[in-house]
Amino acid sequence: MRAMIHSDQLRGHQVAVVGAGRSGMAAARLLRALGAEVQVHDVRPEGLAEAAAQGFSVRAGEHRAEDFAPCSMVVLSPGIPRARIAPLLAPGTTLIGELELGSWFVAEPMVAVTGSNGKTTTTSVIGHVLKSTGRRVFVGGNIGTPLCEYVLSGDLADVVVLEVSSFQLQTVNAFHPRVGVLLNISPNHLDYHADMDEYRAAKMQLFARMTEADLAVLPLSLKEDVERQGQVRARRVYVTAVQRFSCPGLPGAHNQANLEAAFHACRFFGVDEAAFAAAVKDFQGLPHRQEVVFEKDGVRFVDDSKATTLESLAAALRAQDRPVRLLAGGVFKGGDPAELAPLIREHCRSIHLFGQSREVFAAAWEHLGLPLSWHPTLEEAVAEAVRMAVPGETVLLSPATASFDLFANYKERGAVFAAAARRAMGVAG
Ligand code: UMA
Ligand code: ADP
Repeated sequence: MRAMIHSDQLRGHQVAVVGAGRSGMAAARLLRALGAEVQVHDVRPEGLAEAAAQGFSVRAGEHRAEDFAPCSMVVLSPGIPRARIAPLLAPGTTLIGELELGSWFVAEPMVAVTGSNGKTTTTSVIGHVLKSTGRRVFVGGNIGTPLCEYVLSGDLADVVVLEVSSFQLQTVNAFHPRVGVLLNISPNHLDYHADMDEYRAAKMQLFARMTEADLAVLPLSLKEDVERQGQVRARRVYVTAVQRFSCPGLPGAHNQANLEAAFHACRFFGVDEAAFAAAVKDFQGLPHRQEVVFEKDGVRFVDDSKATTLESLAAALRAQDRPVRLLAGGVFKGGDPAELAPLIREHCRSIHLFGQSREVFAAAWEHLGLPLSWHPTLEEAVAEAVRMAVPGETVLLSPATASFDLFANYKERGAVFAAAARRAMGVAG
């Protein structure tokens, strides 16, 4: 256990953890280690089985003010909007998220990466380079392992590298990374945030407590705004896509921008350009991000299931060197698909929509003069794309949506795509 954690720190305090997912359970365990009386709340009774098995007191059903009345602190899971819970709390109740709680016990330097697109890729590159140049590194946050789990593990890294989401940044008040990376901001999660202003404000929380001794890495496109507003006190470096590092596993201009951002984060810890270039050259791209699944009879199949925004679909189209049969559709998170019309016209031969949001995409793209079909399932959309594809083309799954209409998550969506493509092409799985 870390020296900073004592079992009497929160003794006598009642604390509610809202949401019994991965992040809520990690927070609950840390709070218990700090001596708090912890109650875990979840709207879904079945979501509480693990919490009950771990000996926590649990509360199922809709969140109600009276359940929070005895609490001095409430720890909110990232998937639950702050605005849903804040009005239920008595004045003076502390409302934080799991990231904030964990950060109170981390003295080692933190790098935090946020943005609408490219967080996981950039976080992974930073972790990979720092590790392969000899540092002990913890990589976690929104990417998978919650910060509270790291704190509880007792491990001590030289650098803590975190992917952080706009959800998590809505519930911080002391979180202070030494390096903050904001990759880009485009419409995303507008099904969760009230509007773009709230989304942008959450992202800018990353820099709120950073000082001149810290480093902020930002996109060049935001330079004018950031400098005019004067909100970021940290030393600032602005990045854009340049051809500086070779990394075949990360193709496309968007990845050049990700690599630039990763380089500046690593340089803060003493990694020079040559060392970064050597470490990054063999980095393998991540699954479900423009991943070539297979090619048969001249038709290539690319799984970009993690493309959950319009901007990530645009990045995928720009990166294609062959005509595309596009598969898109699912739970739309905001933005204007009509803005992609020129890119669709330039790269696509046909569009095959599936699942939800047919009305959003069809309305924006049906006038482009391309064959456009809609299918209830991804499997049927794949079959139609395969029927139309000719040698030299790419069938691209880059849905520009969240996957929850038809799938548990983007990984399942990618796996269903690959299986359907193999079936349609007679390739053994
Ligand atoms: N719940 C309630 N009340 C509500 C709504 C939900 O009790 O009003 C309950 C649900 O029934 C469920 C629990 O809350 O049992 C789910 O909590 P959660 O959605 O916050 O999910 P966790 O399992 O704790 O996972 C979270 C992140 N999830 C979200 O941000 C939605 C994970 O990111 C992250 O990996 C994990 O913490 C560890 O840090 C996922 C994600 O999709 C991968 N992130 C978004 C993205 O990348 O775009 C931001
Ligand atoms: P995130 O964690 O922010 O969702 P990922 O690295 O998982 O980001 O990539 C998600 C999707 O966004 C993939 O389709 C990927 O090809 C695309 N992408 C990655 N980096 C960028 C970027 N800088 N700009 C636009 N799209 C990007």
